[in-house]
Amino acid sequence: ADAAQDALAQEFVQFSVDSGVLRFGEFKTKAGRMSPYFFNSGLFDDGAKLGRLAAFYAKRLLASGIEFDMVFGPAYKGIPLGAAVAIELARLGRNVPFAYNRKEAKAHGEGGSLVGAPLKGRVLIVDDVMSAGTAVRESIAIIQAAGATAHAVAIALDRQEMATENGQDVPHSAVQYVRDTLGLQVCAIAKLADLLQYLALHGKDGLGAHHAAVLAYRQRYG
Ligand code: OMP
Repeated sequence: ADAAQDALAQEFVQFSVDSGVLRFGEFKTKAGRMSPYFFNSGLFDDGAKLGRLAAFYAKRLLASGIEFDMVFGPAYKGIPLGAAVAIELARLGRNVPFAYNRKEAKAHGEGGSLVGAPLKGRVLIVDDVMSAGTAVRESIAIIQAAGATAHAVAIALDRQEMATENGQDVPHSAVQYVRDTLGLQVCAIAKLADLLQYLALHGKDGLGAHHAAVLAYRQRYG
């Protein structure tokens, strides 16, 4: 499947490079891995870019056939993403409830860390990146604690990396773990394989120089 070119994914990688969201160099990931690339969704930083990003998510989601009853955007970065996707889905005729959480511990009251529609039914988590799968597990815990079902996760980029458990690398991918063990459906606009393909296709533009480093990273952590 990796060999066939995914046009939407290629278009998305180009958009991410053009927006400065996808950068090459040396970065440390949350799981403590030294990565030759980083995807900073916070740099989709104007209305047009957020709108275009939301259109990519919605297109992938609707094509995936994944069913869901509402959208949840996890704090912080998932909040604008979830909101933008909910707006785009409504624009496409698929209006669903939207909720997000606060990160700060609530000082008083009950359910104070959740904002928006009540969490119920099959919840779609909208987040930016999956690496080792820690962020998505936190979202699942929040949804389950509210008595709803974490049903699916939509991400912009699947880094196709090994999951971690208690800080240790484990021999299955984070997405595999989320799908097979946690039972959620996963939908990504693009994945590391698409990024590698993009770098191979853009060798002449200077970006091809990063191909070897990204490939080595995939061999180490993929
Ligand atoms: P996991 O929780 O390990 O799946 O990593 C996902 C989170 O890492 C994202 O929600 C981001 O906070 C952050 N991240 C990025 O935003 N972009 C990347 O390219 C890599 C990471 C990361 O630290 O792994």
